[in-house]
Amino acid sequence: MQQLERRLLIAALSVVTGILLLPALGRAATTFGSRLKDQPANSGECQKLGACTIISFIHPSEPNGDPYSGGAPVGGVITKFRIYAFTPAPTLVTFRVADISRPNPMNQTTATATVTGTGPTVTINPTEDPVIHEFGGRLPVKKGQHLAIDATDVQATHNDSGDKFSYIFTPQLLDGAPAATSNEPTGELLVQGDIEPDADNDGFGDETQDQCPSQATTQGQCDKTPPVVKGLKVRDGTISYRLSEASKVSFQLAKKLPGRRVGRKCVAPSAKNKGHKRCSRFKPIGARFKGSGKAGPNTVTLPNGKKLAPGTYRLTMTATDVAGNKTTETTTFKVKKRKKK
Ligand SMILES: [Ca+2]
Ligand SMILES: [Ca+2]
Ligand SMILES: [Ca+2]
Repeated sequence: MQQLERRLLIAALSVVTGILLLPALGRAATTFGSRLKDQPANSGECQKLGACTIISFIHPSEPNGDPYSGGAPVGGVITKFRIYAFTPAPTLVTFRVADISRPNPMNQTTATATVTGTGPTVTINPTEDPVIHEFGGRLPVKKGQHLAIDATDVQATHNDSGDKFSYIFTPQLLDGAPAATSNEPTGELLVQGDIEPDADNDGFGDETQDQCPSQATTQGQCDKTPPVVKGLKVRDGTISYRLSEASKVSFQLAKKLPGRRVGRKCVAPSAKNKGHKRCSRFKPIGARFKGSGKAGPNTVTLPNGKKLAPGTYRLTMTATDVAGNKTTETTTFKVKKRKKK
């Protein structure tokens, strides 16, 4: 009995912990396209016409089934595709997105379209009755774009008293090809997609595909580590340094000059501040110069580095990794007077 009570307590605690650990999802995926409510009832238009592209333009929408032609309500990345389909034999279907419109809104028979992207190609296997198949994918979509498929003999449209909701393009359209015209309307294309936001525009959905939605350079953990610069030095007009990771680098040279302390600043000597305390200051010379550094050892020629007047110099280096993390490092070096020959 005691053991049972303990088990119950542990079970209760894990439920509570489970609730507490639920991630606070600010935004959820947006489902768009067909509601997948009506069964596929067309006998596979592409079968009659050969390989074709079917682009959805209108589908009934919630809650009353009103026709909707607005396409994707938001932009992002489609990470899941669903198709309500029937096929007598295994057949290939490719999910796509397209821009589509009716050049003459009064003429429902004609539409023009451009396919903008191609997602996964999947196999639809035969089933006794039509079923909803779900597939993962990764296809960027812009607000207002529509779902499409390439197919041959799949049944995935629903015709309700001659609806002109989708358009058949033969032959299949190529990504980005000039707008094509179709005079082959058909019923509702039974395809649906889930759009995840893509805040950093890296083409990976920010909820399930991208662990760092703030950095386009990674889909793994965010890079919060600044580059490490080691061994920065200048010798005979050449800068050398080691980098922990590839970075953009920039350099600024400055020369040590005598000055006079005025308040907190060390300024150029003048008649006015003659009596002030002596100090040293660094004055930038030459322009800041930029380049890129690879992980590991690097060398760069210091512009005019071999013609520097004798004195003490300071080189300031800034390294910025692809994620924008910055490190600043300085080195001081001396140029001796050249011996007269
Ligand atoms: Ca992303
Ligand atoms: Ca990312
Ligand atoms: Ca880094």
